[in-house]
Order: sequence, then C-alpha cells, then structure tokens
Amino acid sequence: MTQERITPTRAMAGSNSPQDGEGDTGVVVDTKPKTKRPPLYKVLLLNDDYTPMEFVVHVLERFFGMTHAQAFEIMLTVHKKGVAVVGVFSHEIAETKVGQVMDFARRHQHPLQCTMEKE
Ligand code: TYC
Repeated sequence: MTQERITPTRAMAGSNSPQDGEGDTGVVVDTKPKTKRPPLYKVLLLNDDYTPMEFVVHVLERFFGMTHAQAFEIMLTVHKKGVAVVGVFSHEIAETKVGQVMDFARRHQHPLQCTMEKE
C-alpha cells in the first residue's frame, strides 16, 4: 500500500521507561489515521454487432472528453477485443457516465452497453 501512515509506537518516557523496572507498560500514543482514499471504478464499453462505429466515436468524444483520434482508437479496441476501459472515476461520476451513455444509446435505439466495476 502506498498511502502514508503513522506507525504505532510505545511511549518510552517517564514512568513507562524500562529503567523503572516495572515491566512493559508502554502506551500507544498515536494511531493509524482512519482516512481512506475512495474506491475508483472503471467504466467499460462493450462491443455489439449493430451500433455504428461513428456513434461509438461520438459517445467517447461527448461523454469522455476524447479527441476524435483517441475516440476512434478506443472504439476500434472495443470492436476487436470486445471490451475496453474508457475511464476511471469515483463511484458517483462513473454511475453518471454509465447512465448518460445508456440513455443516449437507448434514445438512438442502439444496443450499446456501458458498465462499471470496482478497480
Ligand atoms: N462492432 C460494431 C460494428 O461493427 C462497432 C462497435 C464498436 C460497437 C464499439 C460497439 O462499443 C462498441 N458496427
């Protein structure tokens, strides 16, 4: 894990010092910070036999901020491999993107599928 944390340590001063001969009565004086980075979610685009390539390119430009060249490349990856990650987001943003793509595809009567999964 790369997240920085404070390692628990024993208090080694005053009446807790080993020199006192009173045994190991160390006290934990600091604890692991309980803040965690929020989980990230991959947004996946799935291939199908019917959605036009240009429609998929447009979706990637419109909802994922890709240039035409980037969008075309990712579209071709999905077409050839069946699936590709089109972005990584917080849960809320990923849900919004999936909803936007699914709604846009439905309104245009294309069977394009977009899903999310925890990274
Ligand atoms: N396979 C589609 C076709 O040949 C194109 C396509 C690409 C569809 C990517 C969906 O996510 C997709 N028209």
